Amino acid sequence: MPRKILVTNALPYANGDIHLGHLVGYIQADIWVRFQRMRGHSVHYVCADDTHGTPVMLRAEKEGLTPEQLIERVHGEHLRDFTAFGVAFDNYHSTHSTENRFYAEDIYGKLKTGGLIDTRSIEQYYDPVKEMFLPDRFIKGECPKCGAADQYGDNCEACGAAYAPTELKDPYSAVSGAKPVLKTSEHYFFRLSDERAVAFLREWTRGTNAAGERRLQAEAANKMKEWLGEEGENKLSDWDISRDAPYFGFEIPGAPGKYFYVWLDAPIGYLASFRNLADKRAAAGEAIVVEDYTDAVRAATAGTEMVHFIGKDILYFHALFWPAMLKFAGYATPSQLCVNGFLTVDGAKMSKSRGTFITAHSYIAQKLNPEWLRYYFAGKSNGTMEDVDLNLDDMIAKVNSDLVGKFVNIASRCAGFIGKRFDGRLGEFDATFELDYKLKWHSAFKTIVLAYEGRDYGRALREIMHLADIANQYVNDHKPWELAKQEGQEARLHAVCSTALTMFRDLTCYLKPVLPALAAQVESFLAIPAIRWQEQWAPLPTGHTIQPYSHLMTRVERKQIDALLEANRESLAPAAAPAAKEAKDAKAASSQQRHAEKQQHAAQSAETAAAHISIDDFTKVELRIARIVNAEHVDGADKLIRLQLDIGETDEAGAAKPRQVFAGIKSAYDPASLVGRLTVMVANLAPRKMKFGMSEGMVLAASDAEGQTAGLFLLSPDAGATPGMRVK
Ligand code: B3M
Ligand code: ZN
Repeated sequence: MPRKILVTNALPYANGDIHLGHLVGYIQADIWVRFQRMRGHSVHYVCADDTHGTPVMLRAEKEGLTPEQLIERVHGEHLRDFTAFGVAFDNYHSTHSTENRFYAEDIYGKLKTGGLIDTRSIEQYYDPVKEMFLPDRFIKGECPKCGAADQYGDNCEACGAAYAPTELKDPYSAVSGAKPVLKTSEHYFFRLSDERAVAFLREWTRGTNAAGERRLQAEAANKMKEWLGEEGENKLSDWDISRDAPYFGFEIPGAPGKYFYVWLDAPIGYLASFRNLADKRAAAGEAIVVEDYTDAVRAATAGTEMVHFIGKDILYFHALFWPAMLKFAGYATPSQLCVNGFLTVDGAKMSKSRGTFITAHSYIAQKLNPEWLRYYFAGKSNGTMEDVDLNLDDMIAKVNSDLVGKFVNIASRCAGFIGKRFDGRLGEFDATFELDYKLKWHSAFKTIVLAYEGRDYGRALREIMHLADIANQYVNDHKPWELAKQEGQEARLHAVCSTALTMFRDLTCYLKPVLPALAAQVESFLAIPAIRWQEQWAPLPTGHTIQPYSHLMTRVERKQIDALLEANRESLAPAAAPAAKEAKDAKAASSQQRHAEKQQHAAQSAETAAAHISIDDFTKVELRIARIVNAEHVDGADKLIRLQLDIGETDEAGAAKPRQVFAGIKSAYDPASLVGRLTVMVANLAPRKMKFGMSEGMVLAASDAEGQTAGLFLLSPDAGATPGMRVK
């Protein structure tokens, strides 16, 4: 039965550029959507700009624009960036829309009828010059704990203390500079502490969805337990959902001068974008029944799903407020939250001075291939909330060795013969493939599917690259370049190249969710219709004509990355990021939660500073799995063994090209016993000329402090590792 899934990505705030940190979650979602579609499921994939709130209002004013003008411009920029990275939403809408107003009012109205809305007077800082209430982030002053100057109203960047803005010493408004005064006003609250809400959230956290999966990843479920407390306990507080004018947002019905807080209508934007999509499709004659996804009863009957991809900083909103709002307004609640971690670059927080605060647009403007990044991010995604590190050298190595060296290589080694010798027509499928390769080839299928399903794309790609190794091995074993020179081997040559291209087609299928543009190029090169998941079992038909091969992907060069960093160094985007940060922080859930996150960040950076070497230093050492393909005594050397190590490298013609390494392990190993086994080598050690020849690396072995009195022990990987894999 095809699944019916509504997939959303977090809505980027309409105040600031999309950067690579954002892209982690968008690429993860896009891959999942493409995968589900290739499997025959029905997916609607929507997003929108999150447009309301004080930061947008003030920024527009600063730029001499109306908020509407500002959000329109940003909408265009955001959509441009997502599109460039292949993140293909069905609809990219806005929270400042009629659909969103409708849903916000509807949900609010139903919560009110349900007795879940309260009003209360609260006292808050007010800017008497600007005549507005100030969000915490727009109040600055001296930290009450450590005395640091110019700290924000919620926590201190110097000592990490969290506090209320009223505790700041000598507070001033970051908007006008005026001294703020305390003023009372009436606010509206969503009664999250109501026992119905608490009971519902407990059950929702534990439950599974229509697809039989857990709604939350383990780490998110643990967070929820922490927030909800023990059974019988009630740790939730009511949520302040109103803001006073002036505010850019929707006025609350029946409450003049009061507006919905931006975070109330932000997630509702998912529904608004979906409704807007349905209206557009209806105009084109296609029916999407929105209520089958949004109405609690109908969604249960229709078995639809709603899956949200979000970053871990906004889990609080999506796991507490959002499901509770939906539930008590009679709407369908989320089936699944897919939460991703933060992005670090070369092991550290993105930094403007280092140029690692990389905007999506600069990446495209520098003409880097977006699929390089998609591939790398996918390889680093494992379906958990762990942070993702973009190691730039590693990205270069991965793309060059996996995509160019392994994947594209298969086609480039075989397609020429088909073109030149067989007029572009494919031959018979190689019968010997059945015997030697078929089992290995097809056994990976299930693992790949499960890995994609669970968003463990790293696992999926490891399997796929293992298959690419097999395909290259097949080509190496049958050596088309030699068959081409031999009399009477025409049919063999034809079969081998055609079979390799079928393998290439299968690999393309598996990679397609990650690399849609490359896959499209392959489809036109192979002259086949869009590849779907099921079709991978049948060989490309005999007699089918393919197109001439043209280059599919170029290698990444370090100098391109350096130029990218240069383009992003400080001077380039002075205003955008601090503004974006303010926007984000101004909207964080509660000061407690913010505090916890700050502490976590502080602990992380302390750790990095205290370490003896940085991760960058470590990753400079390129450790790889090597297969010892040959080992022999060296005449005239009493400690050395000459090793030939296969780390997946090939020569121009595609033949395996092992490295020669002299290892001082003769005292512990008989060369014959080493042949065939796997070990670990340092692959980027400068080659060294020795008396007996070049040594192109080093193998790793353990020994005691004295040297070798307790023996020498060569390292081995666990079963499953293959030559060429990076050890980290
Ligand atoms: N706009 C993210 C942020 O600004 C926020 C996400 C909304 S998702 C409904 O931090
Ligand atoms: Zn402080």
